[in-house]
Amino acid sequence: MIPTFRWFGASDPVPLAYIRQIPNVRSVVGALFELPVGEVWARERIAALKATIEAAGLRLDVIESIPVHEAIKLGLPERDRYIEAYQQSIRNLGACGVRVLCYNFMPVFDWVRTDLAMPMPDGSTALAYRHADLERLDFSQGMPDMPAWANAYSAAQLNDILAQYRTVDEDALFSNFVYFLEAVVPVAEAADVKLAVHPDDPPWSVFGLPRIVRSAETVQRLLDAVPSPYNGVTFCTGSFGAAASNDLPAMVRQFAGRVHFVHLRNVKRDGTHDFHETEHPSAFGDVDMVAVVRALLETGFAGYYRPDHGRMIWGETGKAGYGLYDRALGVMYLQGVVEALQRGAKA
Ligand code: DNO
Repeated sequence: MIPTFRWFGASDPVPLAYIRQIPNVRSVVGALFELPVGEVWARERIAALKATIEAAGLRLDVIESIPVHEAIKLGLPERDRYIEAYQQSIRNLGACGVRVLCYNFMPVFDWVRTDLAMPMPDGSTALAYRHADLERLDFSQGMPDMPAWANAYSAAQLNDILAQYRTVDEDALFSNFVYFLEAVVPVAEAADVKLAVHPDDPPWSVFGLPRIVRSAETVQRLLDAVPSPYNGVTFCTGSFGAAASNDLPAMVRQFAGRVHFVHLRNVKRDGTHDFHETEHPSAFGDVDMVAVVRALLETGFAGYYRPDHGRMIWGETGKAGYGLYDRALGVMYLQGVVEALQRGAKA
């Protein structure tokens, strides 16, 4: 298993030089955040990102993410134009040596939290989600400024897009997803770029929108619909783990061979639809990290993983969930788990 670390580009308060000092972390997860959704990722721009990362003594193996245009998710007539752009971006990633593309198929919103700095008893802060607080959000002035959300829509745009989703139920979203996969998976095969869909976070419907990457059944349905090894999943323990009904080690075993990227973080469920994020080790949350890593190793997973969201500790300020310190602690803990399990297997 190869440890990686997410980097948000030149504006990231965490410099590449610091990532380079984390033991064994040599691979950075990057993206071209400045490009508008739907635009082709030009080869020169990917190559420039790769050159910046390599100049710091690191590699660019994984992209997270190329956002999928809403027209594709909604199944609008103009989707083919955006799918062609996506295909070209995949070819360009492959030509630059990128091997995994993490993306998501969540309508309108990417991951959502209601509290970006929940005070913890030890003085740190963590990300939290309260379903009732989310449902109370007022969009009349447009989207609140939440770093979790990729698109900043005006109030009018948001109302328009939410209205368009009123006729898109889970089955319609699934068909639109399969239409997209049938077009992009053959391109990914030719380019040798593994596609890894990120689960819905949280793994249930928000604002009445359909969400279809949230459980063993929903993911299996997508994997079966386009049964190529290039149609895979990002196994995110924090996203799947927010729902008590998801048995994480069993899901890892079920998806064996189709897991191409892993996000490892811990969550503590505070109710059926409420949770907060915690330190990475098993003791702090509901995710049995050792059991998940064991399942990954036993199913032959040898790909990329990264520590996911960390708390804010030691006075650090910065991008919520993506500070340096707690993620660095997390990746060291995870490496310890991997090393111990691998040695145990050999003993
Ligand atoms: C949150 C991230 C997600 C992820 C996208 C992938 O911290 O894991 O925003 O990058 O859903 O497209």
